[in-house]
Amino acid sequence: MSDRYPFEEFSRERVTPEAMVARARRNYRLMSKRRSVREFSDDPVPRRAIELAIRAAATAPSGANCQPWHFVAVADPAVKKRIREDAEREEKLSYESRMPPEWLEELQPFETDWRKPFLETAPWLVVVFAESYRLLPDGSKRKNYYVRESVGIACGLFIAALHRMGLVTLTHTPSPMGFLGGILGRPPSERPFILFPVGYPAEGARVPVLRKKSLEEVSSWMPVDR
Ligand code: IYR
Repeated sequence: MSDRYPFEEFSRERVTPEAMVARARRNYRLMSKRRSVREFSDDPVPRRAIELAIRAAATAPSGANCQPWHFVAVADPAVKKRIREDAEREEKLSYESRMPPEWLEELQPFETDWRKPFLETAPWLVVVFAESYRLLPDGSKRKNYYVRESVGIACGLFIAALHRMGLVTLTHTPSPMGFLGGILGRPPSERPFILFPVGYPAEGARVPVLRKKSLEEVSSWMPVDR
């Protein structure tokens, strides 16, 4: 049986409705400028900046506060090279024989293929692992709760933090990506979740012209006019 946490009073100053809407607009304006970028500059990014983005991500809510995430930040060129080689090997197989035609067709406009040069160019690769269970001191396994939801939220905060810092990333999930646990020496309790190359965009980097769904498309309101 576990003890209860001590509780403390939660108090925050209220924001007026006007200030709230103004803040909401500024935040939306900022977030709407975020883009996934596939072409990176190799200019260095300070480790301190990556540390702070990870700290922001690790404030995420998680099931029973399990915090079932682990971030591996890689700047070592030899490790990046191994990751690129393995990712490209898997992706080549996927693009050439594992992905169904409809999927390839959907990806065509994005000009993606199995080549992943950004895995070596970007100054940092941040690999997020999801911890399915913890090992208790007696060696038994304790399941974590809502692992995908929790780690997904942490990744969202991480992406937002990078964007605010003026950096770019790509939500990359080489498939399958089991090789990452081996290269990065993670325990069997952890599964690779998302690999984020992080850096400045390359000079002249291009992004597809995308349309985001409108508010009407992504939301419903009850009652309709409130
Ligand atoms: N994982 C592959 C394929 C891929 C899948 C989706 I869905 C994308 O939006 C982009 C790529 C790759 O990284 O190329």
